[in-house]
Amino acid sequence: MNEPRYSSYIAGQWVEGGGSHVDENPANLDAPVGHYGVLDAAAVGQAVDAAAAALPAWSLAAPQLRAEVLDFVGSEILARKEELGRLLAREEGKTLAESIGEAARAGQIFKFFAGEALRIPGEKLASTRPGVDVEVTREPVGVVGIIAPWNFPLAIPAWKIAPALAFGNTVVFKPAEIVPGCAWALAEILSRAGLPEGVFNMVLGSGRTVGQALVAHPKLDALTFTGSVPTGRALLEQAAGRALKVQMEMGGKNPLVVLADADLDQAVECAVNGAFFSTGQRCTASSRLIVEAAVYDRFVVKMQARMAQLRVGDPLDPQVHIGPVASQAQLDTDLGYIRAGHEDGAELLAGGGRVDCPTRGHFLAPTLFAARASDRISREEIFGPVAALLRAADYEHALALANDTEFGLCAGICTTSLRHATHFKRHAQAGMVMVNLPTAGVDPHVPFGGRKASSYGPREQGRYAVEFYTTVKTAYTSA
Ligand code: UN1
Repeated sequence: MNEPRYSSYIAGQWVEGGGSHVDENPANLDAPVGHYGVLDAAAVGQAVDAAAAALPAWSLAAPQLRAEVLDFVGSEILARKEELGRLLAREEGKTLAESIGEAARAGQIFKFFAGEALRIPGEKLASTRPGVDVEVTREPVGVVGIIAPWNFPLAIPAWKIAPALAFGNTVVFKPAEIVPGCAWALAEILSRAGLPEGVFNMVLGSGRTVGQALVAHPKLDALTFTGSVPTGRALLEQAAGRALKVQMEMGGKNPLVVLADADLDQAVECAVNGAFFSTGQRCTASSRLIVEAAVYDRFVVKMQARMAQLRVGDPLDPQVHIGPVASQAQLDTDLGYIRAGHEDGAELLAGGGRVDCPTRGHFLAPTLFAARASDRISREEIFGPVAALLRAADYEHALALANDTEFGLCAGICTTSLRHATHFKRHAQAGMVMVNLPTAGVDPHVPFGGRKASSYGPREQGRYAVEFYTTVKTAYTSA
């Protein structure tokens, strides 16, 4: 076995961890990406202790130093985006173009927060009392636990690690178990960036052991999580029990409304991108396509024609549009929902099964069902390339269907009507709204997050990240 073996990083040291777990390549199960060792609860405790010990000095470190560290990390990621993208494509399965784009996004996020480290905001006000000044300043929240998902194994860790460090926090980062290679690559760059030991730690292993030990540790001050609704809810209850500051990004069941006045070719591109690119494995995916009756039949014909052109296969092949599903467990979930679609009486319009490829991998055809709003595929997050198409009588009906979900991450509309676009932006019950754009694919410098069951706590990204990663102090001074 010549593949790399990925290890954890604690207090400035690489820690092997136990066992030799396979880091799978979902496009070729016979050619693994590498192996990795997992930590036990005691080692995770050491990581949190190291982060706590490093906190006093780092929280007072010169903002210029923090800026330089983050700028170094951003520059190196950008310079190596092809290589890192290749690793990401092999490990997670999104296409090489998507993977390189994600690596670049991760680099840009570090650059953005390098700047933010020098712009930590504060206010000075007059007091209600004469001769007294009031200052409102921001201080680091403390030791931040980061639990990240597998679907953006570079960008999501970047948008949590970078602001945590920019604002003077120390970090224990727990990546998703199936993407240890990307986590290791990030940690390796951070290990050479000039951080004092213990400021950044990375712990490999399962949620049950490593995630639990992290969340239960008394020295943890804050937890930022992106992942599934059940895991997020369980963590939220645990965090509430010990008054941990939390930021939770969970599921989505994002609607894309297509009105009769839309540019239909543009709408089909938005739908295909939003529903199927990145193999549908985005919490921002357009998994409910809600189409006005007057253009429904034409939309179906165009979607079927466009979907027939989509090539599923090896993510490193430039001709391929859709890579494999990331894991056997996710593939089982996706196939289960395809069965549920049939059981609930939805009509299969495209796809519906596995795709044969020369290598042994988790290949699934992009799948479209004509469904009812009550069907399971219309209500539950699938997290795969499976979308439900719903027919709406008119705009008001489409808006009602769009909001008829427990989730509220992103909502999209394709229309040429200023009146409908404006109304939708105001009335969509979602944290993000897209007009004539796919629901997925967000900018890194503006807030990211949702409402209802999708999110809990302050927004991520952009200048709004300061809210979660700092705590406010109000100081009164009399001369
Ligand atoms: C995007 O759509 O560009 O897990 C980002 C996710 C989201 C990120 C989506 N947190 O899919």
